[in-house]
Amino acid sequence: MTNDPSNLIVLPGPHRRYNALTDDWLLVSAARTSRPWLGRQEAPPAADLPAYDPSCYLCPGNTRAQGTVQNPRYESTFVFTNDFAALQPDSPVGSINQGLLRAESEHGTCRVICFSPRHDLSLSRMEPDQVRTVVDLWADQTAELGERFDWVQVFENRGQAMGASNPHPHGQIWAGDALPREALREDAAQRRYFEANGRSLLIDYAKQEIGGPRELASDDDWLVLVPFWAAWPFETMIVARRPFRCLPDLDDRSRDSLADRLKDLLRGYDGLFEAPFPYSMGWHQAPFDGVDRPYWQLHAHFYPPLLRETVRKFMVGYELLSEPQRDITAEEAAARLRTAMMAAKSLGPPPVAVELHSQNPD
Ligand code: H2U
Ligand code: ZN
Repeated sequence: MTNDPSNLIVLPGPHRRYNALTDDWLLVSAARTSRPWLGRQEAPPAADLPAYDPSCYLCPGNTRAQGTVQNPRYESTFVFTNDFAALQPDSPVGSINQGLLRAESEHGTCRVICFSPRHDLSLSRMEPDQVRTVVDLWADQTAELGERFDWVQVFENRGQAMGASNPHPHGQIWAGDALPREALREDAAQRRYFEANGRSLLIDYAKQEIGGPRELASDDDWLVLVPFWAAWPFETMIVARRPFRCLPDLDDRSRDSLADRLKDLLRGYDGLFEAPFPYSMGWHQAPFDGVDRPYWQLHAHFYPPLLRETVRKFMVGYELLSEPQRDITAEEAAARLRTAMMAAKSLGPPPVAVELHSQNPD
């Protein structure tokens, strides 16, 4: 299937594409980007952050928002239970089942994970071994929470445009008893495909996309691409090419190569508009409910909101009421991202930043 010329056939006019992973459709209407835009402009992100910010509730040694807890003077990564957690392990148990009215109590936990003590860094600007440390942390936290909860959602909101509350490089993990909507959709689609074909949907999908117009980067372990069914303008996925179901399954080599692929992608994102690129990203890994799921394949989604440097895409109107719609094709987005990734590589590593605690008073 590699380099299948059918990969290159792009329907020229408005068309709908099928999302095989969620069993959904979306509308693609290229050339609409030329329409005038008089709407909201996103503020450009603040430049030149300090390595340490005394008012940041995630920086080492600082006091958190509620004013009672102090962060340790951590030197690598740091994990804590979210002070405003949306899920609690010991909340009251109950359910409602009255005709069409149904509700169930939900238990879980929410953690915040700081990727670095440095306030001014981001995954895109960290050294590969530091990104590898974050990969290990994601895997270790998943293994621990997977012992207690059925669904473990590792994610990162980056940038004000995505609602991130703080530029300090951090992500979150929410773990709970229930399988949420996206988990159920992807589980059903992957299971159906496996039952019909005896193979993994996403491994087959990766084979079909390798060498094609939507590939951004690949190695023996990973494929980075703009999915055929991308809804957000510069939406991407990282798909494991070997049968890994969850982050703890990853071996040493695939963790190292993941750190490299992540860096390539994120530096390309930052290069696209020459500004820190906002996104929501997260890992989809097999549920930890003890059910054997040979069909499930580990992957990450990146959902960046921007269409242009200061113009974000809103999923409103037709998108909310009928189905998602995109203006630039996945192939065009991939071409632009590939160019940005190549340019970022040719620039070499970003400048090495200053000493960590230089401004952090004892
Ligand atoms: P976001 O930037 O993605 O919003 O994540 C920050 C999280 O950190 C957010 O969920 C938590 C918020 O509840 N938080 C704390 O747990 N303690 C604090 O002192 C401030 C923010
Ligand atoms: Zn900070």
